[in-house]
Amino acid sequence: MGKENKLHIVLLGRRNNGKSSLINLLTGQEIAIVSEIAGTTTDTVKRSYEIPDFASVIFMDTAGIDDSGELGKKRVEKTRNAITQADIAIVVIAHNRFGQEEESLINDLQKLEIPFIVLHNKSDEESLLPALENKLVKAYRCPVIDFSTLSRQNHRVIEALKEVWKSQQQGPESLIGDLLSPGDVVLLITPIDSEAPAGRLILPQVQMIRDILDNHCTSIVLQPEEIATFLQKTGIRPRLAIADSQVFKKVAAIVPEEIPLTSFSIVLARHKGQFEAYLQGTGQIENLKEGDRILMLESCSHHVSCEDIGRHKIPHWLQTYTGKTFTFDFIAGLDNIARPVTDYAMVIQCGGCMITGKQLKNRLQPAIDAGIPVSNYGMTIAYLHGIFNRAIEVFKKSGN
Ligand SMILES: Nc1nc2c(ncn2[C@@H]2O[C@H](COP(=O)(O)OP(=O)(O)OP(=O)(O)O)[C@@H](O)[C@H]2O)c(=O)[nH]1
Ligand SMILES: [Mg+2]
Repeated sequence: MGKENKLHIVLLGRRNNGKSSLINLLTGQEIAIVSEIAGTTTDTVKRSYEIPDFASVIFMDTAGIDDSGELGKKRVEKTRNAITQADIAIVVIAHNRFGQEEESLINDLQKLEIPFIVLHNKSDEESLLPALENKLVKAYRCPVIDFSTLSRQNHRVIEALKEVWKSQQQGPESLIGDLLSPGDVVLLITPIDSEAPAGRLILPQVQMIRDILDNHCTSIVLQPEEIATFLQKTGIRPRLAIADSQVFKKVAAIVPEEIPLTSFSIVLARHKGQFEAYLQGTGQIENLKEGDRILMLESCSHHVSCEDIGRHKIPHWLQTYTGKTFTFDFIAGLDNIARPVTDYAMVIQCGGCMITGKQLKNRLQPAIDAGIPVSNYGMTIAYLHGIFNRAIEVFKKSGN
């Protein structure tokens, strides 16, 4: 949720569609200036309101997305900025006008994973055409309502807001909860070397610690060099050990066979929903041919250690392992993939720690649909180092 623990609801749409009128109606206060002149609202305006039986919200009224001229452009920028603060959006359209502006707006919302409803306003003047309604429902699977602020039927908007918010609220499932029982001990093995960021742990490590706490288990975080002494001195038999991919091979030799061992990236790969595809795709490394083109998808362009793994280590290891030479393309962040995906013999995705599961899924789906083998960094590394089977064993047992 956004700042101040209040639900931020942004209203978006072309000028004069009735955004400000709608906020006045929903809050029951005629505060926002409403007029028939396009471009009345020139800046993002926030208004606090308590929606009974729902939430404390902040409505964000914005300038129309179709504002023109130099000043207009600045306003549109502000509106786009407001989007980044929003938890929910209401896209206000009117007179059955739904064009490129709305499409690109919704594209932004989807990229940011902000749930939205489309409200066709001024139905008293022109009601929503079934063709457009069908098109919107089909394309976006969002609530679409035909509305008029003159009708004062607030509850229809509130219901739609509740609906999208509820569907968004199925919080993240536990990373490894299904593998643990309360009281279990989990070893988290993370090297502190020149590639570790100064003074902190990286996100997957922190997420894992939190997940272990949530499951009423104990995490012990140590470096590879300390594992042997730790196990020997304490006699503790961890339920599971999770190692950084980079030290997996080294760690696999130290952690006794009877302790299940996997890697952070494999846990995250499973959590982010393309695990089955990775399980099937990774072994296809065996079928790569000389000169094949391989796509490396990096989701966090700024993470130096991932960059080193994806840009240098994996390509090097892959070519050494197969004895073949490949062409590698690297795509950072959520940038577009320039070539048709069918040009690739394999797609290898990074851990995806900086993007959501949904984004990751969307990103890989075209390759999966085209029958191209997909894998991820951790699973590829495990495979190339001959420890793949061990790293996925614990998940097989759990039925995943
Ligand atoms: N007929 C009709 N008029 C409406 C309705 N809702 C708003 N209006 C009128 O449409 C005009 C524009 O309304 P605003 O609320 O200022 O629209 P806005 O989207 O905030 O416009 P900008 O601030 O210029 O972007 C005003 O004259 C409103 O009275 C409606 O449901 N039906
Ligand atoms: Mg306005």
